[in-house]
Amino acid sequence: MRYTVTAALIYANGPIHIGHLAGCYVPADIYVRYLRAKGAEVAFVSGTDEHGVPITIRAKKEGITPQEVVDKYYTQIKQSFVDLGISFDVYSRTSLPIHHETSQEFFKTIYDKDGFIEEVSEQYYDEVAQQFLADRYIVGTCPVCANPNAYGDQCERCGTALSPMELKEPHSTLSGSKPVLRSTKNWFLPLDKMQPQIAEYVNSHTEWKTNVAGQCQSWLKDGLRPRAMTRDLDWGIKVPLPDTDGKVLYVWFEAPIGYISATKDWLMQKNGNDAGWETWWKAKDTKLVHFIGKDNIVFHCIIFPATLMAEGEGFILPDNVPANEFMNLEGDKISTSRNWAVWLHEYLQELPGKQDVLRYVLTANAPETKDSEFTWKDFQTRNNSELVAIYGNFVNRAMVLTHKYCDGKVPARGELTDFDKETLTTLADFPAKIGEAIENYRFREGLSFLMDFARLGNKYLAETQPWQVIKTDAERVNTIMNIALQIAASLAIVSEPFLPFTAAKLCQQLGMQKSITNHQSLSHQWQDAGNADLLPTGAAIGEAFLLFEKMEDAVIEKQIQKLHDAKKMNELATKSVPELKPTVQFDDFSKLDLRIGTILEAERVPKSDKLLKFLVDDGFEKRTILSGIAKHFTPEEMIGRQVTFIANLAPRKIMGNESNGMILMAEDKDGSLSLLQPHKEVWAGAPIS
Ligand code: B3M
Ligand code: ZN
Repeated sequence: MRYTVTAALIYANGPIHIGHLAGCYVPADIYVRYLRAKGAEVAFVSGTDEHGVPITIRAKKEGITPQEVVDKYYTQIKQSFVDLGISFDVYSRTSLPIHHETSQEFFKTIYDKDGFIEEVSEQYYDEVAQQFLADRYIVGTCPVCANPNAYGDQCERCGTALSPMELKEPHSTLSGSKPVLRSTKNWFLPLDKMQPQIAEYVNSHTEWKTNVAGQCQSWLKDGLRPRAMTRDLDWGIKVPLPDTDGKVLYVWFEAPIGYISATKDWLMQKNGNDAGWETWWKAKDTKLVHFIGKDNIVFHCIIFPATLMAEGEGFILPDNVPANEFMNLEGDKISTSRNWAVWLHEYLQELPGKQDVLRYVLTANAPETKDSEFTWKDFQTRNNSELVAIYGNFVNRAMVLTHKYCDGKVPARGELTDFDKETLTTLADFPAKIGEAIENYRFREGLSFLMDFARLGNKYLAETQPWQVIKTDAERVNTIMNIALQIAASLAIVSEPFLPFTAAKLCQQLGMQKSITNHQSLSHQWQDAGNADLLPTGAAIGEAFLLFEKMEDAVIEKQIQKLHDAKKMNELATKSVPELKPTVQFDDFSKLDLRIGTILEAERVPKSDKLLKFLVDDGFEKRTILSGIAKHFTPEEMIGRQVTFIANLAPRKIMGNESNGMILMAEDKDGSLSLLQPHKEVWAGAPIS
């Protein structure tokens, strides 16, 4: 069997976070690594989506050009995927000429077949910014869930795909102004007319996940409507027709075609030309699988298949679209704009060598059927009580005991007990169980079987107790260690899709010839797992070293603190200065007597944690002023300072003390206070006017 496996072409407008990984990239990589280990022919393609409004919005925000945005994030994203061991065959980008050509050809083919409806329609236009407002250039209230910040293409809260016309109270994200309607020509894919074909295709896939099938059915039930495949924008792929200046292909028309261009790019890099790309896209025995997050379901299950049908040149259609739901973070929705995320590039830098821990935790909590949750505490627990205590512990015991009792070589098996036989049967059954889960996109289940497999090893050693038996029966210990090592060897093979770095280390420790991280040269195939003679008798094993390390509280607390800091920064960023008070007349202002005074003495007011009591030289005498600033300043740091105060405020009694005036402060965004001091020392009592 041949597989074309794709992972979403993420917008190159920001770094990758754990939500993207859990939703799409980690499961895709597990699936592909498994297929390769089974000996299947696979093309694993992905890349960045470099067009569309999200890119231009980001450019505006960062004050750089759209090209600079995509260059910056393409490089960063690509590298962080490599570092996490996501084993793409190609990581391409939609700005490549090959993609511009491929998607323009697609458009032309459909156009030449009269596959589009050409229509002049009214679209929202921003008169201030002088531009049409497609997709995310326009926001308004979602007609479905009343989210006030729904985009013109989609509501991120409820997932509904929208068009700008459906938004209530629309406004431009460019200028904030209320848009007007202007007519313009666009090309529409007649999804309404194509509905029977599309329904037949969708309905033929009864095996699709419930969350995926559910979204498709709800679209079909509502009735498909024609959808514009062009936009009036300047950033994107030019519409390949005469007199279409200022018009580009709709990003959701061309981005999925990017999977095809990426395949060509891969072949070109490998062979110098793209010959044979059709095998991956047109051969009937190729299975096309798209890994995506739930917000991309309709585009992959309805709009892209419709595009492929309209093109009509024998493309295969997606066989499965195992989309995941969303992963939340510490009780809140992950959000790039609110900086509420664990960023992959930062994780890799701050927790070096811990790629597999992240892969493990994201898979164990994968949002396969419903939204799930990542917390740093859970991350720590899963590392310490699962990876270290179960997996790492078993392997370490097997290694250390073999060095201790068997001279570091795989000992021969002697006569088997019933328990040995039972263990070997379970060993033989595990790989198929894990494989079946992966083939059915149940990666969480596959991973839990993998851990059960490691538990089998632990249980075997705990029950056979070689450290006791060695006192009386060295032969028996040989049998025990042989079986323990065979379990470890199979564990290495079936771990590879999930934990490739660990699998490579385990292979190295067990002396299993080639490393298996390099997916091009697998030394073992999935079929080898479960075999009780994987490690030949007499073969030397390598040095024992720990596969996982205990994660200390301090490491976790630092990460939690970082999130809280981000949240705080966010709140501050959205805070605005208070409204201005109503105008006062000059006469009213001049009634206030503002002066500079010098603080002579300062002390806390007993029983109050807020108040400081000052003795202030006002040029005439020493007056007492109370001020509620004890949380911001110590008495010591106030002594000798010059401050601004209101000199003619009527005396007030505060906690038994009379205060004669008021010291003025500026309140900063974060609530901290700042003294108003003259920029050079002045005489005490200096009037302010
Ligand atoms: N760029 C949406 C996203 O980044 C979109 C995916 C395209 S897949 C062909 O989430
Ligand atoms: Zn909504």
